[in-house]
Amino acid sequence: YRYLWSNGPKECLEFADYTFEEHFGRPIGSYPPREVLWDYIKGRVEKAGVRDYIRFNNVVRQVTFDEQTQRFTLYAHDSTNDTLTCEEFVYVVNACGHFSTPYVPYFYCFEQFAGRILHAHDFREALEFKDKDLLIVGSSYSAEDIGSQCYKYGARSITSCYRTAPMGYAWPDNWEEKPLLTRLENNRAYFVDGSSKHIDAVILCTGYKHHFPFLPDELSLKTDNRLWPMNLYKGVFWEPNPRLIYLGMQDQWYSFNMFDAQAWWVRDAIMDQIKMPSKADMEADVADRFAREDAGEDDYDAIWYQGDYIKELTAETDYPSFDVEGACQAFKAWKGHKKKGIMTFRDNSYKSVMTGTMAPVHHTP
Ligand code: NA7
Repeated sequence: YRYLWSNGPKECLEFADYTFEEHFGRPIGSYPPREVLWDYIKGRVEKAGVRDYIRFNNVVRQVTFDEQTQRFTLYAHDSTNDTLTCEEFVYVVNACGHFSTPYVPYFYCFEQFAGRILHAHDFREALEFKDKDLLIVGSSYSAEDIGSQCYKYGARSITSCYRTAPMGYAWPDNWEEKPLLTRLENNRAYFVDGSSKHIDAVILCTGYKHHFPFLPDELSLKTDNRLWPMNLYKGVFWEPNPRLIYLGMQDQWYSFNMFDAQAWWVRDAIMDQIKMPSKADMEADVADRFAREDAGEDDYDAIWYQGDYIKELTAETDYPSFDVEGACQAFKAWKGHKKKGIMTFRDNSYKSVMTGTMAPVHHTP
């Protein structure tokens, strides 16, 4: 959305082989706006010279696997030429992301609400909610960031409601956290504690679905948004058929550098540089990690759990090793800064674990 700034420090997602300093030629602040992050990713792609290998404007319609030939057939629609192509592949890597197809729960009497209801995915512009009483459903990153944007751009009041637990930050006076919504009626929202409030608009910050309409059931990952999805060996290989690979399907503390580490590992396994274990060993490994994630008690356990995963992937490949422990510490500091001031945490800066450079403080608080 417009005015979107990174909600985590860039030092936690920096590519190990292409630093922010290399791209911009100087140190930059820790929380870049979306255009700056986009420029950085684009620069990395250009440096690697891989753009020419990407076929843009092609929508994958279907992927099937033939047991006899052990090959995939991939059907894609070329939107530029309006043609359908059909090709065979030995491996397929699904790296299409999982924060794009909205999960939209229904609440009683939605259809009787007089105002606008939208999902976070369709949020574009905070000014639309200036002087409005806004209800946010959900208590995760989208709720936090979209609510904060609307507050900063002049919403009259923000009410956020949670299913499991409140966000618990020290919100401004015109922001109230409530337990879950039960129903809407005209312009009133009712909550499970029996209270109600006037509401002009509802934003459902209720997360996303892993959604792969181009895959048949037997190839389709079905999972909640979690750190260790079932059926993915090393977090990437589709156990029932390891020629299908999923990149970045985990819930994410780490992002760009984790995707990199996964890609390096997958490349080496495909090229037989890494030996894959038996099916039984893969299953046992996945089940063990799934249980270990569940045994974690808090966000700090989750940060180190994912950090350890990255350490493991980089140790087994030639992805440039980096100070993952330092990045975990930066996440911890970030959480502390958010607790201290949810509206001001972006005023902080962090040290790059790649270059050792401390980010400058942003010129405008
Ligand atoms: P997340 O992080 O998947 O969070 C979804 C939120 O929506 C979470 O608080 C859920 O509550 C809540 N939710 C889901 N279903 C419901 C229903 N039916 N009723 C009420 N609340 C519900 O999605 P985000 O968009 O915030 O963040 C996406 C990613 O962006 C995030 O993972 C980061 O990697 C960055 P719960 O706590 O599960 O009860």
